[in-house]
Amino acid sequence: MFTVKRLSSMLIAFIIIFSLVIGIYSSPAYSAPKETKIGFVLSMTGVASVYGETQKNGAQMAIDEINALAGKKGIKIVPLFEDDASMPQQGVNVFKKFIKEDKVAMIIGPTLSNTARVTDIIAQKEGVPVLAISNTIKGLTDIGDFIFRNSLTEAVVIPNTIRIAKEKFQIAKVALLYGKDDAFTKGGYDDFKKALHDAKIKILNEQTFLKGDSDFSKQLEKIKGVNPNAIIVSALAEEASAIIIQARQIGIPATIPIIGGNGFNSPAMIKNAGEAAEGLIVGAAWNTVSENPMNRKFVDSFTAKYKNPPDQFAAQAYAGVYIAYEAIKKSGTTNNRKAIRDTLSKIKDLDTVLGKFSFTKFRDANHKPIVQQVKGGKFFVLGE
Ligand code: 1QQ
Repeated sequence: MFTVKRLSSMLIAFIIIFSLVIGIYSSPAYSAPKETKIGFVLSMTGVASVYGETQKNGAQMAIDEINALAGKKGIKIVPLFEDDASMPQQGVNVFKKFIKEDKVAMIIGPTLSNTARVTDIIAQKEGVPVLAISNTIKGLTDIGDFIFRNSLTEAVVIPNTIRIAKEKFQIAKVALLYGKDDAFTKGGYDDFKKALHDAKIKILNEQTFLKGDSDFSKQLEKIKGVNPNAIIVSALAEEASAIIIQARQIGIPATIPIIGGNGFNSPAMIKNAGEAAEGLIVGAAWNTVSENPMNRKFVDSFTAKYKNPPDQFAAQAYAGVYIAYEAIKKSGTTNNRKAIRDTLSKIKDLDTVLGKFSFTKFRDANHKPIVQQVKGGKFFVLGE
């Protein structure tokens, strides 16, 4: 009798202690933070590496800030970074790996529209949310309801650029030069053409080039011959800097401004073009001098961390991570892709370095573009 009694009280004591221990360790104060995997597909090599590098820095900074504040109750981001080499096929390989093997909650990227228009079809089919941070071609989000972007489209930015350039420089007739074998450079050309038509600006001449070209003198001589008020260029950074250098070299004077699209939004491009970049006009989605306090803090911390100020691509990557994190937090899960898609679609007026951020009902970025001009080797706001 005595032993049975003793045994049962020992058992009760054991149960009490056991449940206390379990209770303590499963209470929020003692639990480890949850983790969520995000796959980043960025162009670290190839023609778009000038953008990929700064995107990675912007994203990493946001991840470090979020993870430092996650504490024990929060959600930590586990980032997986892969290089798509600026090539659609490599983008496809990385998307498949992220979706099937790594089982990421969502994907941020890829850098180029030329890659995104192929990769995003895969993500849509597999039901994996994608947040584009630098794709600007028209219609990308038409691929489906899992495709989002925080990068303003060229169709929104370019008409504003043309309107302001026309006002400030009395532009009535232009010549166009664009890359015809890249989805972004060709798409930008289409958007410029439409905006010029709508603004009643005459197109005197159109010239093209191919990826990897380095001599643009033939096309530029033809453009010089028709005597335009401005030259419109749709190109990625590497070709962009060569084009503006060669335009001035063959004697197109600095009084004839060059107007570029999103590919020109890179301080690396300005640096490579040197003196020839002076006066360049570029439409953008973000500017470094914005007084938004979140933006001031971002510019200061980024500059301190990477010894170089951020550009638009870093800002969009940084904002992209915060937008993704907000959606994951609100979804109540760390890996339910459908739930994350649903909360992503509901993001409204989120404070970001791009300003208060919301998506349009077509999942595109919904904010105002600006127009910049290069003076003394730096971008300044020309108009809004
Ligand atoms: C696109 C772009 C490029 C300039 C991104 C780096 O806007 O490919 O859509």
